[in-house]
Amino acid sequence: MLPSTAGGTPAVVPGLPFASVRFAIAAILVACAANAEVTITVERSETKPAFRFAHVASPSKDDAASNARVELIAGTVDRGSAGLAALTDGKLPGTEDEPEANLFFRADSWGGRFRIDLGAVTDIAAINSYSWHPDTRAPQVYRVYASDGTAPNFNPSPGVKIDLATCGWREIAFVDTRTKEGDKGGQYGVSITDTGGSLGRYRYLIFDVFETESDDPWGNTFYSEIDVVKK
Ligand SMILES: [Ca+2]
Repeated sequence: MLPSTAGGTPAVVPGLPFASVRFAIAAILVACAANAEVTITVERSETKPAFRFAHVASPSKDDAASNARVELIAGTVDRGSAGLAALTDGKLPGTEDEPEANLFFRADSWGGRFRIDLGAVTDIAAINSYSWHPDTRAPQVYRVYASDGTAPNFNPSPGVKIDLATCGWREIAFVDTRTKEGDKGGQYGVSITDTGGSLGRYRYLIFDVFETESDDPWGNTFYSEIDVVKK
């Protein structure tokens, strides 16, 4: 499912022309999901202090994902990265190129899949993701799925060849913050919300994270933090 346009704002769709998104300007994407209208707000900043945005909340140390279990399902975490723990530790990189403060997947690989277990079914108001790098490892490309884990055929660790819709998962959003023109680097903040105020009641999230480019081996995004905001 590709994001559609809304309110005259162009959506970022891979392979299609897109008016360049200047940093500090929010791009609003709207993806149509069943029974809901999901809004994806994207901002890029190169200014200090880090991770301050006009429309996307700054990363939180105390959100519904702060004590979540994060587990790898597919792909290989790069040994030079901080690993999955960096996603929910509430800590942020202090510079634009700090591998040990970010999660990123192995060089020259497609990306990876991980699951966040919130520990209990939670009414989710927002899913926010943050990244920082000087170049093409700054933009974010991922699909996020959610489940309450109650479906009889629920599969908590589906491989990448399995259709998640067939084993208890629902796609929430497809995020792609890449732009055709302009600088790629900087701090990116993404906020996924719903016009109704709630994305739904879920316990588990799966992120399918993809490399932003394959022109060289260094296309896997430096993810600094993921927040899940309880309604
Ligand atoms: Ca972190």
